[in-house]
Amino acid sequence: MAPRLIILSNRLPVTVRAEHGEPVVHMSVGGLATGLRGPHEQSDGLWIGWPGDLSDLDPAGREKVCRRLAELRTIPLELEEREVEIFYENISNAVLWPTFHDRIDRLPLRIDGWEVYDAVNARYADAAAEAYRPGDAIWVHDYQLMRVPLLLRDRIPEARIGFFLHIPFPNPEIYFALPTRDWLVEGMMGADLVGFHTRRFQGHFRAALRRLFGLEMDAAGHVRWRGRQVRLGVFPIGVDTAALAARAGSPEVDAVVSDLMVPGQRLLVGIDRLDYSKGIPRRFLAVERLLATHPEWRERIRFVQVAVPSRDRVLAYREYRREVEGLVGRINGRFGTATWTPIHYMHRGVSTDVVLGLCRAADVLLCTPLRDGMNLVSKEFAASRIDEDGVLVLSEFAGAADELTDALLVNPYDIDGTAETIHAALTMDPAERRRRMRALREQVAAHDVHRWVSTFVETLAADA
Ligand code: ADQ
Repeated sequence: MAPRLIILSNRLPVTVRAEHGEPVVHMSVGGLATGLRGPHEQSDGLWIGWPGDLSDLDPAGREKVCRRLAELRTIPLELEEREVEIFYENISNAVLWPTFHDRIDRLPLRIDGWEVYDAVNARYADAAAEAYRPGDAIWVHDYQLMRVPLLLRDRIPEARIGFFLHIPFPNPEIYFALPTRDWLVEGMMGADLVGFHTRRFQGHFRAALRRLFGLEMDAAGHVRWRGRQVRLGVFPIGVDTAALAARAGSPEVDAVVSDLMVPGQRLLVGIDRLDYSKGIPRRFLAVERLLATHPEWRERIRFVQVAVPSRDRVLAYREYRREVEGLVGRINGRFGTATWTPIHYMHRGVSTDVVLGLCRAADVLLCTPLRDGMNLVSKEFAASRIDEDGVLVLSEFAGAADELTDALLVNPYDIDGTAETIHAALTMDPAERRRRMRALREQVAAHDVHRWVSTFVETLAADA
């Protein structure tokens, strides 16, 4: 029998919502939650994480939620207000996130709170150690839990522990700005297997290991670390390609597509979390540039950008939101007419059907992050294009660019170049569009999220 899998992630893949005055627990869809659902269920596994703020629930509601979470075999780890503020907002989102996305200019002048980050990581490790049974495999996810592998190793020396970093690992020249640079690497090296999306991020981590500890990786991907072997691997995450393609052909998504079609107009689409790593302002400037240098597109294109609110308790995110909204207003003011608005901006999350409908209706999808671990939207786009049409414009700084080589790759800092690439996408010969889209679809079908999960879990087990 496959070993039982214990998953640790900052958030549980659930949302708790009030419906008719009663709290109801929903499993999240998409990304990690979907990919891990199979192994979670088949291995009789457990998932440990923060369920979000449950403090508003009365005792009966809380009991109902906890019962439901237990049925889903999730273990809620409740965080106090102060822990959320320091561990999640200050350290994870305001220090680690910008540094790992090359934005050390965004670091606060004083960085405080590592001891709270460590203490919260220790609580995750405690919860996993308590649930652990001999033979279990433990899979720790992402930058909020970088100390957990080491803390778990202290508690269960013989455990099989995997760690996967969903965001980039930066070049050491940038990473070394962190005062805790060796402490964080030590945390990750508590694992038996440390996974990255791309060879480049793995290479940055190897360079950090070399410079901090004088250690080299061997040809098989192993590093000798304090009496153990740690394997460094490359595991590019995928999407649930077959399920997305099936849903993309549903009548519900057909309805979204027909609502979006405007005769005589081509559709550009952007779908992101409202995060400064996603490059939304420069994307708007590229569209502005396109309208300035190719006036033939005025009144003939429409750019729909949906940006789901994200981390809006962090000041930098509120400022970023204002910048994005200011740009939309300025560009629409410059080019809009009484009957035409170039940029349609929605600051909200939309349903999977709408994401798929936008992807299917798009002539061109613009995925232009300044830095991204992978970028799932670009893969969802390819999965949704059952008509084998549509052009992907993709940043060369997204992890996905290593695999999706049939996209039109752009440097998102080069606004003129991006504008010209959008023009090329809009004027591309249909046969060429189809050739590229077919190649993209083959790639995302062959490397879907199920393959990502099984490859990681099998590698973790194989090295035992
Ligand atoms: P994210 O930074 O969240 O993920 P991404 O990989 O693009 O970025 O995933 C975003 C997900 O949210 C997609 O499934 C997308 O459809 C959905 N989404 C985005 N905007 C939305 C909106 N407005 N409404 C509804 N849904 C929306 C992190 C890393 C990435 C890495 C993933 C997985 O930053 O680099 O690819 O983890 O490892």
